[in-house]
Amino acid sequence: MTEWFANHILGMPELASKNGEAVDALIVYVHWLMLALFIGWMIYFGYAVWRFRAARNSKANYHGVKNHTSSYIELGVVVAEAVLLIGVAIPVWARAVNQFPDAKDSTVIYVMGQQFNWNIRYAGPDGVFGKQDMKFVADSNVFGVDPSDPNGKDDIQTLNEIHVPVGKPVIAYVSSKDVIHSFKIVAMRTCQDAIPGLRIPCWFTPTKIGRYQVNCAQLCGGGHSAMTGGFLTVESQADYDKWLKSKSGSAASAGGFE
Ligand SMILES: [Cu+2]
Repeated sequence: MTEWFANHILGMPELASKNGEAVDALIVYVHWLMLALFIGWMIYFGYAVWRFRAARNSKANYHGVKNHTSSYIELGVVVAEAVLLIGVAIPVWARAVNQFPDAKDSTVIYVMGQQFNWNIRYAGPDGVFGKQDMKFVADSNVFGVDPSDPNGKDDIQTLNEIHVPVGKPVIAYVSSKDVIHSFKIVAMRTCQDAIPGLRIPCWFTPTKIGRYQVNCAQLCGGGHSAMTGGFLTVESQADYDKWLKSKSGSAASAGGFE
Protein backbone atom coordinates (compact mmCIF):
# COMPACT_ATOMS: atom_id res chain seq x y z
CA MET A 1 0.00 0.00 0.00
CA THR A 2 2.80 2.38 0.99
CA GLU A 3 4.72 1.50 -2.14
CA TRP A 4 1.68 1.83 -4.39
CA PHE A 5 0.88 5.24 -2.91
CA ALA A 6 4.50 6.38 -3.30
CA ASN A 7 4.66 5.32 -6.95
CA HIS A 8 1.18 6.04 -8.25
CA ILE A 9 -0.07 8.96 -6.20
CA LEU A 10 3.10 10.81 -5.21
CA GLY A 11 5.15 9.83 -8.27
CA MET A 12 8.29 9.31 -6.21
CA PRO A 13 11.55 8.85 -8.13
CA GLU A 14 12.96 5.35 -8.49
CA LEU A 15 14.15 3.84 -5.24
CA ALA A 16 17.22 1.62 -5.43
CA SER A 17 18.45 1.38 -1.85
CA LYS A 18 17.53 -0.50 1.30
CA ASN A 19 17.82 2.52 3.61
CA GLY A 20 15.55 4.51 1.29
CA GLU A 21 12.54 2.34 2.10
CA ALA A 22 12.16 4.00 5.51
CA VAL A 23 12.60 7.45 3.97
CA ASP A 24 9.86 6.80 1.44
CA ALA A 25 7.58 5.32 4.10
CA LEU A 26 7.96 8.48 6.17
CA ILE A 27 7.11 10.67 3.17
CA VAL A 28 4.03 8.52 2.49
CA TYR A 29 2.85 8.68 6.14
CA VAL A 30 3.20 12.46 6.16
CA HIS A 31 1.10 12.64 3.00
CA TRP A 32 -1.56 10.35 4.48
CA LEU A 33 -1.87 12.71 7.43
CA MET A 34 -2.08 15.69 5.07
CA LEU A 35 -4.70 13.88 2.99
CA ALA A 36 -6.76 13.16 6.13
CA LEU A 37 -6.48 16.79 7.21
CA PHE A 38 -7.45 18.00 3.74
CA ILE A 39 -10.53 15.78 3.61
CA GLY A 40 -11.45 16.75 7.19
CA TRP A 41 -11.13 20.45 6.51
CA MET A 42 -13.13 20.19 3.27
CA ILE A 43 -15.97 18.35 5.05
CA TYR A 44 -15.98 20.93 7.82
CA PHE A 45 -15.93 23.76 5.28
CA GLY A 46 -18.94 22.30 3.44
CA TYR A 47 -20.77 21.75 6.71
CA ALA A 48 -20.09 25.31 7.91
CA VAL A 49 -21.28 26.82 4.63
CA TRP A 50 -24.52 24.85 4.89
CA ARG A 51 -25.09 25.05 8.64
CA PHE A 52 -24.42 28.75 9.02
CA ARG A 53 -26.17 29.91 5.87
CA ALA A 54 -27.91 33.31 6.07
CA ALA A 55 -31.43 31.88 5.70
CA ARG A 56 -31.06 29.86 8.87
CA ASN A 57 -28.98 32.30 10.90
CA SER A 58 -30.48 35.71 10.41
CA LYS A 59 -29.21 36.71 13.85
CA ALA A 60 -25.62 36.29 15.01
CA ASN A 61 -24.94 33.80 17.79
CA TYR A 62 -22.78 35.47 20.43
CA HIS A 63 -21.96 32.26 22.36
CA GLY A 64 -20.54 30.05 19.61
CA VAL A 65 -19.74 26.37 19.96
CA LYS A 66 -20.16 24.90 23.46
CA ASN A 67 -18.89 21.34 23.04
CA HIS A 68 -15.23 20.22 22.87
CA THR A 69 -15.28 18.15 19.69
CA SER A 70 -12.86 20.49 17.91
CA SER A 71 -10.40 20.32 20.84
CA TYR A 72 -10.44 16.51 20.72
CA ILE A 73 -9.87 16.49 16.97
CA GLU A 74 -7.04 18.98 17.40
CA LEU A 75 -5.52 16.76 20.09
CA GLY A 76 -5.78 13.78 17.74
CA VAL A 77 -3.84 15.68 15.06
CA VAL A 78 -1.15 16.62 17.59
CA VAL A 79 -0.82 12.97 18.67
CA ALA A 80 -0.58 11.81 15.05
CA GLU A 81 2.14 14.38 14.36
CA ALA A 82 4.03 13.42 17.52
CA VAL A 83 3.94 9.75 16.50
CA LEU A 84 5.28 10.64 13.05
CA LEU A 85 8.07 12.77 14.48
CA ILE A 86 9.13 10.71 17.49
CA GLY A 87 8.10 7.27 16.31
CA VAL A 88 9.16 7.46 12.66
CA ALA A 89 11.20 10.49 11.61
CA ILE A 90 13.72 10.61 14.46
CA PRO A 91 14.50 6.85 14.29
CA VAL A 92 15.04 7.13 10.50
CA TRP A 93 17.43 10.02 11.07
CA ALA A 94 19.19 8.26 13.95
CA ARG A 95 19.82 5.24 11.75
CA ALA A 96 21.20 7.46 8.98
CA VAL A 97 23.64 9.36 11.18
CA ASN A 98 24.41 6.97 14.05
CA GLN A 99 24.05 3.39 12.96
CA PHE A 100 26.71 2.98 10.32
CA PRO A 101 27.37 -0.40 8.76
CA ASP A 102 30.69 -2.00 9.60
CA ALA A 103 33.41 -0.61 7.33
CA LYS A 104 34.74 -4.16 6.90
CA ASP A 105 31.53 -5.21 5.17
CA SER A 106 31.15 -2.03 3.16
CA THR A 107 32.48 -0.31 0.08
CA VAL A 108 34.31 2.69 1.48
CA ILE A 109 34.91 5.70 -0.75
CA TYR A 110 36.10 9.25 -0.32
CA VAL A 111 34.15 11.88 -2.20
CA MET A 112 35.62 15.30 -2.87
CA GLY A 113 33.38 17.91 -4.42
CA GLN A 114 34.94 20.68 -6.41
CA GLN A 115 33.63 23.28 -8.82
CA PHE A 116 32.12 21.43 -10.77
CA ASN A 117 33.00 17.79 -10.46
CA TRP A 118 32.99 14.87 -8.08
CA ASN A 119 36.33 13.24 -7.31
CA ILE A 120 36.09 9.72 -5.98
CA ARG A 121 38.81 7.76 -4.25
CA TYR A 122 39.08 4.08 -3.37
CA ALA A 123 41.66 2.55 -1.05
CA GLY A 124 42.90 0.12 -3.69
CA PRO A 125 44.05 -3.48 -3.15
CA ASP A 126 45.63 -2.84 0.28
CA GLY A 127 42.36 -1.46 1.64
CA VAL A 128 44.15 1.51 3.20
CA PHE A 129 43.75 5.09 2.04
CA GLY A 130 46.82 7.27 1.67
CA LYS A 131 47.25 9.82 4.45
CA GLN A 132 45.67 13.17 3.71
CA ASP A 133 46.69 16.64 4.73
CA MET A 134 45.40 20.02 3.68
CA LYS A 135 48.91 21.19 2.79
CA PHE A 136 49.20 18.69 -0.06
CA VAL A 137 46.02 19.85 -1.79
CA ALA A 138 46.70 21.00 -5.34
CA ASP A 139 44.89 20.90 -8.67
CA SER A 140 46.62 17.62 -9.38
CA ASN A 141 46.01 16.30 -5.84
CA VAL A 142 42.48 17.28 -4.81
CA PHE A 143 42.40 14.86 -1.88
CA GLY A 144 45.65 16.22 -0.48
CA VAL A 145 47.17 12.77 -0.25
CA ASP A 146 50.68 12.65 1.18
CA PRO A 147 52.87 11.66 -1.82
CA SER A 148 55.35 9.94 0.50
CA ASP A 149 52.75 7.62 2.06
CA PRO A 150 53.07 4.16 0.49
CA ASN A 151 49.43 3.37 1.38
CA GLY A 152 48.31 5.95 -1.16
CA LYS A 153 50.25 4.49 -4.07
CA ASP A 154 47.67 1.87 -4.98
CA ASP A 155 44.64 4.07 -4.31
CA ILE A 156 42.16 4.41 -7.12
CA GLN A 157 40.85 7.77 -8.16
CA THR A 158 38.13 8.65 -10.63
CA LEU A 159 36.27 11.68 -11.83
CA ASN A 160 32.45 11.68 -11.70
CA GLU A 161 32.42 7.91 -11.70
CA ILE A 162 31.43 5.79 -8.73
CA HIS A 163 31.14 2.04 -9.04
CA VAL A 164 29.83 -0.11 -6.21
CA PRO A 165 28.73 -3.73 -5.88
CA VAL A 166 25.01 -4.34 -5.41
CA GLY A 167 23.66 -5.37 -2.00
CA LYS A 168 26.70 -4.16 -0.05
CA PRO A 169 26.57 -1.02 2.10
CA VAL A 170 28.51 1.97 0.84
CA ILE A 171 30.15 4.43 3.21
CA ALA A 172 31.05 7.71 1.55
CA TYR A 173 33.24 10.24 3.31
CA VAL A 174 32.14 13.51 1.81
CA SER A 175 34.26 16.64 1.62
CA SER A 176 34.85 19.64 -0.59
CA LYS A 177 37.90 21.26 -2.05
CA ASP A 178 36.44 24.74 -2.51
CA VAL A 179 32.87 25.78 -1.66
CA ILE A 180 29.95 23.97 -0.04
CA HIS A 181 28.51 21.29 -2.30
CA SER A 182 26.07 18.55 -1.42
CA PHE A 183 26.45 14.95 -2.44
CA LYS A 184 23.00 13.74 -3.37
CA ILE A 185 21.91 10.52 -5.02
CA VAL A 186 18.14 10.53 -5.26
CA ALA A 187 17.78 6.83 -6.06
CA MET A 188 19.77 6.01 -2.91
CA ARG A 189 17.78 8.52 -0.83
CA THR A 190 21.02 9.94 0.45
CA CYS A 191 22.20 13.53 0.68
CA GLN A 192 25.18 14.94 2.55
CA ASP A 193 26.63 18.43 2.45
CA ALA A 194 30.24 18.58 1.29
CA ILE A 195 32.01 21.17 3.41
CA PRO A 196 35.60 22.34 2.99
CA GLY A 197 37.78 21.17 5.88
CA LEU A 198 35.30 18.54 7.05
CA ARG A 199 35.04 14.89 6.11
CA ILE A 200 31.51 13.75 6.86
CA PRO A 201 30.45 10.15 6.39
CA CYS A 202 27.12 9.05 4.98
CA TRP A 203 25.96 5.62 3.93
CA PHE A 204 23.47 3.73 1.77
CA THR A 205 22.87 0.18 0.62
CA PRO A 206 22.19 -0.13 -3.12
CA THR A 207 19.73 -2.89 -3.96
CA LYS A 208 19.26 -2.58 -7.71
CA ILE A 209 21.79 -2.84 -10.51
CA GLY A 210 21.75 0.31 -12.60
CA ARG A 211 23.24 3.70 -13.30
CA TYR A 212 22.09 6.56 -11.12
CA GLN A 213 22.69 10.26 -11.38
CA VAL A 214 24.60 12.14 -8.70
CA ASN A 215 23.39 15.66 -7.96
CA CYS A 216 24.90 18.60 -6.19
CA ALA A 217 22.18 19.80 -3.83
CA GLN A 218 23.77 23.15 -2.94
CA LEU A 219 23.93 26.00 -5.40
CA CYS A 220 27.71 26.14 -5.67
CA GLY A 221 28.48 28.47 -8.55
CA GLY A 222 27.98 29.04 -12.25
CA GLY A 223 28.55 25.43 -13.24
CA HIS A 224 26.44 23.95 -10.43
CA SER A 225 24.18 22.05 -12.81
CA ALA A 226 27.20 20.39 -14.43
CA MET A 227 27.67 18.40 -11.24
CA THR A 228 24.85 16.14 -12.44
CA GLY A 229 27.63 14.68 -14.58
CA GLY A 230 28.49 12.35 -11.73
CA PHE A 231 27.14 8.82 -11.93
CA LEU A 232 26.82 5.92 -9.56
CA THR A 233 27.02 2.54 -11.24
CA VAL A 234 25.62 -0.30 -9.16
CA GLU A 235 26.77 -3.62 -10.55
CA SER A 236 27.45 -7.24 -9.68
CA GLN A 237 30.47 -8.01 -7.49
CA ALA A 238 32.23 -9.59 -10.48
CA ASP A 239 31.71 -6.53 -12.68
CA TYR A 240 32.81 -4.29 -9.84
CA ASP A 241 36.00 -6.27 -9.30
CA LYS A 242 36.72 -6.09 -13.01
CA TRP A 243 36.19 -2.33 -13.03
CA LEU A 244 38.39 -1.81 -9.95
CA LYS A 245 41.14 -3.78 -11.63
CA SER A 246 40.88 -1.69 -14.78
CA LYS A 247 41.33 1.43 -12.66
CA SER A 248 44.28 0.28 -10.60
CA GLY A 249 47.05 2.80 -10.51
CA SER A 250 44.68 5.60 -11.50
CA ALA A 251 45.37 7.54 -8.33
CA ALA A 252 49.02 7.72 -9.18
CA SER A 253 48.25 9.68 -12.34
CA ALA A 254 45.28 11.56 -10.87
CA GLY A 255 47.19 12.31 -7.71
CA GLY A 256 50.25 13.66 -9.45
CA PHE A 257 52.64 11.26 -7.78
CA GLU A 258 54.67 10.27 -10.76
CU1 LIG B 1 28.30 21.72 -6.26
